[in-house]
Amino acid sequence: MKLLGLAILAVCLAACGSSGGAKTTSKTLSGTVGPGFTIGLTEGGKKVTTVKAGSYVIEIDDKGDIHNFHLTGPGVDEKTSVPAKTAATWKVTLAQGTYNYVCDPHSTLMKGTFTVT
Ligand SMILES: [Cu+2]
Repeated sequence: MKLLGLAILAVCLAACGSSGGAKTTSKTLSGTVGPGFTIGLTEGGKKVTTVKAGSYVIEIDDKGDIHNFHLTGPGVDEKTSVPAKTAATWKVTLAQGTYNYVCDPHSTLMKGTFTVT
């Protein structure tokens, strides 16, 4: 009985550990837009150009009331609202391919792209 109890405990710990682990292994990308005509996506302060496929938390700081942050790519289509200055957190799964982010009202000059490998 004691052994069974330990086995159950071990399973529970493994399950709890994996969900907690998923949280800590999700990488965080930071997207900012505005208040000027700038848009960017960084990881640890560096501009994102290439990332590995996987789950990510994307924190958006939309500092413009005439701008938004719109991310599109395989399986992802997320955006903030144009008139609102908002913060958003998106949990996304990035797959191999090319992702683009733009400010919709100014998509010709406020845009960026990165590759997922
Ligand atoms: Cu804009």
